[in-house]
Amino acid sequence: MLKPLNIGMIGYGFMGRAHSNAYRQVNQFFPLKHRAVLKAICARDKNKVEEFASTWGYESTETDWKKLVERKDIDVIDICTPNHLHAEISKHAAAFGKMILCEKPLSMNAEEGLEMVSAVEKAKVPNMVWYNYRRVPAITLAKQIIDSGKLGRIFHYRSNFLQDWTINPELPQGGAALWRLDVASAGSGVTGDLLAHCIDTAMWLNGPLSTVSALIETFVKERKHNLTGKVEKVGIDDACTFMGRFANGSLASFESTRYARGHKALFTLEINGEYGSLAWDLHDLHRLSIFDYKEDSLTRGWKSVHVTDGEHPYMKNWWVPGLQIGYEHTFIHQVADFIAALESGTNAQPDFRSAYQTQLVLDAVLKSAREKNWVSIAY
Ligand code: SOE
Repeated sequence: MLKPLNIGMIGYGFMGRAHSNAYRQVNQFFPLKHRAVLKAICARDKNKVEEFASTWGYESTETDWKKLVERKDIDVIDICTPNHLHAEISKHAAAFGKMILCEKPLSMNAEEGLEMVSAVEKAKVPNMVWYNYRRVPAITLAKQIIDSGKLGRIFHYRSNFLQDWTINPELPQGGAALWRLDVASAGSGVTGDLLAHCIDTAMWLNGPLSTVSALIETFVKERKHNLTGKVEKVGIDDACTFMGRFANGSLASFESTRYARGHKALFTLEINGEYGSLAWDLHDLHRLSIFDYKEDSLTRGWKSVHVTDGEHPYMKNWWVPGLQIGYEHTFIHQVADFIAALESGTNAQPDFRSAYQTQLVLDAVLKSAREKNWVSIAY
């Protein structure tokens, strides 16, 4: 008999759906001692939250997040709200001894992030941030290859996250669907929303970034605000490009934008080492491109590995070799790893402390762009 792990989720947008799906599927595919139970879903609109509960099979609903956090029958608080609520909810949940899973980015800024780290560490509650792309099997495989030393000394790491959904100047900012465009809810634009993923993955694969120099732009300066009905200044960055150095001496090159016409979610990364290179992109997420300089010089070249074999990370839990999985599975892997870590008495990564390091880089990137200077990062 599996022990119940009662989930109380706050927020039911895109991420609320992705996480709910993960909780529903994890025990079908991963052998664990705990069962994720959809105990309660919380959001302000009573009708909508009830509809969501019935679609996804939540046992109960709440419209006040504090009430949810304080309920005795909830083990895990899953925060799927806009970014400005992460800190307050996390600190309250930690005070009530709840485990906490928080959507990315951890916080609005590093200062707030540090308070969240202190709260969960003081309360000694398991905690994790949903940087889901670490759990794409091809990216986990890249981590294994890099850690084995096969690439030798690393020279370059480059990563992009390109979208095009905010080019229309008539698109408003703020409110349930468009809070990512409102600086008061999001904290920043593409830097916190998209580069956060690139940076989390980069530092997991290639170690800490030590210094950055950035450029940001807001192409559309004013948009109607959905909450006030007025045309207001846009406070987020629409695009951000930065270069930098990693602590291991390699050079960093990153770009993200919501103005790359034709690109919907083109997250790419490439790492170049002395003996080889690896490349990956989200539109072909089950493939890892590998170049191995040590292969026979007559036949060596880039190869594309279809990361679907039983030996590949996570894949033995899915279908038969050759059949691929997708985006939603990264969240299932993350829940599986969280529960497995709980059962072995460790914290699944990235925990709040690790996500705080990404927050430090995000702050440094924005500071550098504002001050037109190089900024060093002290962890
Ligand atoms: C933005 O469009 C977004 O949904 C991000 O918020 C997610 O974190 C990213 O994975 C996909 O794009």
